[in-house]
Amino acid sequence: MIMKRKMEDSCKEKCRPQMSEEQEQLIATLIEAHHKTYDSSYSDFGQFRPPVRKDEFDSSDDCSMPEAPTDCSFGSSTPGESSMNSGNLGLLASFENFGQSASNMTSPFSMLPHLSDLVSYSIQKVIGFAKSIPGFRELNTEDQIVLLKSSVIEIIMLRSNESFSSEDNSWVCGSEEFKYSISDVTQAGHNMELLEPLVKFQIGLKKLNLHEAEHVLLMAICIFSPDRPSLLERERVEAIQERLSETLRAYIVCNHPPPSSHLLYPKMVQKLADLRSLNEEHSKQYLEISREAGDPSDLTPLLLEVFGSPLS
Ligand code: YS9
Repeated sequence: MIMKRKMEDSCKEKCRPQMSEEQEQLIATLIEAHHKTYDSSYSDFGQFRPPVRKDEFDSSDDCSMPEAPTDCSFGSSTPGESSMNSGNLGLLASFENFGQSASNMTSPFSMLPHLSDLVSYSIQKVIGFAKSIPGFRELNTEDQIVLLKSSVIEIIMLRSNESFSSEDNSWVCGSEEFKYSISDVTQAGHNMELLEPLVKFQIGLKKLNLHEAEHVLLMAICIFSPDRPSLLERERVEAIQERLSETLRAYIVCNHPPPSSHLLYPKMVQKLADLRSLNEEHSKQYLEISREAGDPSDLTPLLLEVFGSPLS
C-alpha cells in the first residue's frame, strides 16, 4: 500500500510538466459524469418495450408473438362457417394482412420498439453527460441543442463500445434477452450497408483498449465539434474542444504506456471521422425507417424530435 502510494506520487511528479491540476480535475469530472449516466448493470433495460426476435429460419411471417399473443387471425370465422363470406374467403384471405386493423398489423421491424426505447433512453443519458462537461451549460441554448442533436447518435455508438463484445460481435447488456446481435439490428429496419461499418467500428475501437479517461474524453471531444452546421458561437465550441484534446494528449503521454500508446491520439481522431460517416448513413436510413414503420409509436417522441419526424 505504501509502495503503491509512492509510485503514484512519483508518477505525478514526472507528469507535472505535462498534466496540470486543472486537466486532472477535468478528467475526474468527466469520469464521474460518465459513471452517473452509464449504468453498467443495465438494470433499466427491463422497462423498455420487450425485444421481439423473429425466427431467422422461419420465413412464414405469421402473426404469433412469443409473449403477448395478439389476435391476427380472421376473427372467429373458420372457412365455411359464415355463409355470407364463405365463397370469398379464399380470395380475400390471399390478400396480405386482410382482417388486420392498423393497430394489430405486424410491423416488419419487430425489434424497432425495443431498440427505439434503448436509443431514447441512451439519448437522455448522453444529455446528462453533456450537461456536466465544463463549458457546456455556459453555451447559448441554441448551440447546446445543435451540438447534442448532431452528435448524439455518434456518442451512443461510442458509449455502446462498453457493452460490445468482439468475441461474437454483439452488444451484451446482462441477460440473453438484452444481447444484441447484427440480426437484431436488421430487424429494426437497418441494412448491412450501415451495420457492417458499425460493427467494424466497434471492433477497431475495442482494439484501441482505451483507458476510461480516454473513453470519456473522446466522447466529450466528439460533442464539442466546432464544424457542426449552424453553430452560432463556433469559436467558443472550438476553444472547449481544444482544451479537451490537449488534456487527452497529455493524458496519453503521461499515463498510457507503449506500445499501445503508439499513434493512439491520431487513431482516436480517425474514430471521430468514422463516426461522421456512420452518422450520415444513419440519417438516411432513419428517414426511410420512420416512413416505413407500420406504427409511428414504434418510435418515441424524443426520437422523433432528435432525428426528425417524417411528417415535418
Ligand atoms: O435509427 C434508430 C433510431 C432505430 C437507431 C438505429 C441504430 C443503428 C444504426 C446503425 C445500424 C441502433 C439500432 C443501434 C445504435 C447503437 C443500436 C446500437 C442501439 C443497436 C443495439 C446495440 C447498440 C447500442 C448498445 C447500447 C447498449 C449499452 O451499451 C447503447 C448504450 O447507450 C448502452 C447503454
